[in-house]
Amino acid sequence: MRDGHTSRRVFLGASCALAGATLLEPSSLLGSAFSSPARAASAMSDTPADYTLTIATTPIELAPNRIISTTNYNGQLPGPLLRFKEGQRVTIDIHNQTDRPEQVHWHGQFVPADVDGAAEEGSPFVPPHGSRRVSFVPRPSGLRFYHTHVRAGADLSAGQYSGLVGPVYIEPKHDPGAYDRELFLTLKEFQPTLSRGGDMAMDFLSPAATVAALKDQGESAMRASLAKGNQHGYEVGYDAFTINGRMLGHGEPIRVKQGERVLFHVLNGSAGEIRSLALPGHSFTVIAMDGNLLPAPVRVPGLWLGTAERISAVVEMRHPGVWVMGDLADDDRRHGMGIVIEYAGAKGKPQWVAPKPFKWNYTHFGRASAADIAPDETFAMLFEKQNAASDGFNLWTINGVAYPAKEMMAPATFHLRQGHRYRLRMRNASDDIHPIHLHRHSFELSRIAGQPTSGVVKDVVMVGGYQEVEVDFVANNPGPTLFHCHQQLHMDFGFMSLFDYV
Ligand SMILES: [Cu+2]
Repeated sequence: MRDGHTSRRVFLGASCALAGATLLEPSSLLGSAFSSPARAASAMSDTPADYTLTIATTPIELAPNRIISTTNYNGQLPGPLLRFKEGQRVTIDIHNQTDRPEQVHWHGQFVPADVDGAAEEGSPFVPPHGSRRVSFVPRPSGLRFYHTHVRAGADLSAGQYSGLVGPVYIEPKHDPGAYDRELFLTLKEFQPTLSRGGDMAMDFLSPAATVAALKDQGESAMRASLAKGNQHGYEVGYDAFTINGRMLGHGEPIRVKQGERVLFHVLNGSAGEIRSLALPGHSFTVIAMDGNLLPAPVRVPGLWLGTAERISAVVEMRHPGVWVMGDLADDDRRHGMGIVIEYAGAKGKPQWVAPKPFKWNYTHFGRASAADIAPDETFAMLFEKQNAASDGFNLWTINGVAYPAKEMMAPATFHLRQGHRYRLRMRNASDDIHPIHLHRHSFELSRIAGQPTSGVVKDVVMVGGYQEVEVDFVANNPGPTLFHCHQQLHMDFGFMSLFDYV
């Protein structure tokens, strides 16, 4: 691909190219192909930045004869893989060539609020046709990502409906290393459209137990809204599905050798979809969720990822052939959600075989008992949907309050004391699954639909329809901290809340 400085870099560069991603190296290591972004950076300051991200709307080829125009980073989908070293400060120049103010959010990292990339926390916008330099110390290690963090509302060309997403890998000081190769996969949909009512997959979560009181509340609210003559609120559907920016069958296959252990870093970069991934005849040994190592690796037949979730899993290549690694949903796979895995020497059309049905239970990835540290305080949170209440869009509330549509920094609703341990008791009185995200902190899963657990540290968790989920976190990163559903459609219509430190 280009001259490497260590065999590891050469190797990683090559493997990323295979999966259709481009590795962006620090400017100091840049070859000629990348010299112009580095020069642009030097215009901002005497010292060039380590990395440059340019936000612009350009044509992108998802497949032959399938060219879309979407806003992206550095003219590519996904944005370049940024490899940081844990604890080693980086500087990034962000150039915004669009007419809209932008935010680059460093999802899953413990960075200060002013560089986190959320206007709700007070991060400055990258102005239209302007630039901003950010600098931070990357941590913690593992699979993180960066993405836009602006509200799109009804504009399906804006926010996360665009191509503004890219993976970050923060190299740990010590790498467990029980694999031969690393590959990054970013799952992302394009060509969004609005529809009335959706059909989000629901039956994959385990435990399936719902809370009767939440169900009664949600169903009676919906009945009352429909009785008033309302339709179901708008949902978003997609026409094109991609892995690493290409529809199934139109990118380079991932070429593997028998016996190879491939570590897949999978990122659900969707604006609001829940994704699954399976590879016929193979299983996944999950080692990390949202970039954080599990107490022990867990083998599963396939993966499920809520919006913004990440999974790092090793696949041992022991079933030669040409396979489709893809989504369990036939329709989404047919519209592109998959990538071809091709063994050396194997020929023929890529084959898809659905795995035996399996459930996704977060507690299987942790310990079977709750952590023995009690929280200092518990915040009870009730999530409710007001059907079609905002110009046909559903309005979302946390404890009866929708985040104000016109304000950036709303008054904080939850107050934290540094060093205290908090429990969020999230109760979902709607039939939708919400991938809930806390900025600038990680949390530990403590109870999923009644089942206690510990040891799984994440920054996004799916809260199932009419279910209850509890997570614990330590307030260890002072500053305004945003809490929200990661579905663009939900966060834009109220499903956010701000925490502050007192
Ligand atoms: Cu949601």
